Amino acid sequence: PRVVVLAGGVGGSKFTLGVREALKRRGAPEATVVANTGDDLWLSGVRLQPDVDSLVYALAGVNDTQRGWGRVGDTERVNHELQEWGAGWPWFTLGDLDLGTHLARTGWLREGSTPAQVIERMSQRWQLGVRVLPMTNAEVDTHVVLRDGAVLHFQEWWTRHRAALEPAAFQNPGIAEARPAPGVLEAIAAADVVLIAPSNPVVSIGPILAVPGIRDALRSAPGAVVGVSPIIGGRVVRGMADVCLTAIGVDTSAAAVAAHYGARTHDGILDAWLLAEEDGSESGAVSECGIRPVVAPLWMTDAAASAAIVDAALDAALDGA
Ligand code: GDP
Ligand code: FO1
Ligand code: CA
Repeated sequence: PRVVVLAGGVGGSKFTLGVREALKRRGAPEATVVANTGDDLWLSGVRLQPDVDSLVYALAGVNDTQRGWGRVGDTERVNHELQEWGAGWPWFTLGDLDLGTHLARTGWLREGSTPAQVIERMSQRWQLGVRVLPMTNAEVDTHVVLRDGAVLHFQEWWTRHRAALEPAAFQNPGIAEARPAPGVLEAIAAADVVLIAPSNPVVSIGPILAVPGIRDALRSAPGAVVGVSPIIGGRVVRGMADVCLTAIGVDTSAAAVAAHYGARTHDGILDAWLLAEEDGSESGAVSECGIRPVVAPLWMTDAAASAAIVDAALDAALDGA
């Protein structure tokens, strides 16, 4: 099947490794991954694309799986020097190898390439086995609005304050004028299956769906749209999705996230939803939303486990509802 995946960083890349493996076994064409770019930022004169880099590094096998971001075995000589200058953010580490990526990207952007063209260029270095597209070429960095009205970049809210400041809202300034990157709408329209990775529904999948045209493309897609729950046993596996969900009035449960995405039959984007075995009792609530529940093991412990999740999602999509 032709597969499109909407994905964020860590959850998105663990899932995408499974997509690559499952499709390879089926002899299917390479998947297209639409990556969240809401996490992006300018820092010390370079452009960072954390979720894109998580995907590219993981697919290339050069990611730091322990830390969850950056390059395995990276060093911090340049970062130390930046700290001495008082440049950048003292709580934010730019690894030496990672900086090589940011310098290359920033140089190409300055020479006139779009972010999509930069990712294409970076994809030529490694055999990624999937096509990675940014959700948009526009800069639509996620901002967090606090209760007192203060506004922080998402990266400051997360890496400096560890999501401890209560958010009132998440915004992506400029997103109403953003266009999907070339190929995104076409890939969705040509897909047999669209998979929503078990990524953060608010700050990873949320910005992708907020790019004008993408939600409509999903709603009218000829293929099935199947989501995978990032919530297992009523908890986030890692990260701050619970804080984000609370801020937008959604419970941290698999059924509540499914209801938040909604059924395609009722103005939403999902045909089917994979819930963890731990959340099997929420199947009824998912059905009531008009979404087909599929209970499966959802722990992405390795690529084989992720591939099994992808197989369950593809079976749900291709067997028809
Ligand atoms: P980020 O951009 O690095 O925050 O990563 P994503 O947005 O792509 O994914 C974050 C989400 O992945 C979190 O909400 C986690 O709950 C979820 N997640 C991480 N590991 C697993 C797993 O093994 N299984 C499932 N179902 N979700 C996971
Ligand atoms: N996360 C941290 O918690 N601390 C860091 O110093 C940090 C640096 C960093 C550099 C490049 C990059 O691509 C990601 C980095 N991250 C860091 C991860 C990132 O802040 C977030 O976890 C993601 O954006 C959430 O998806
Ligand atoms: Ca992210």
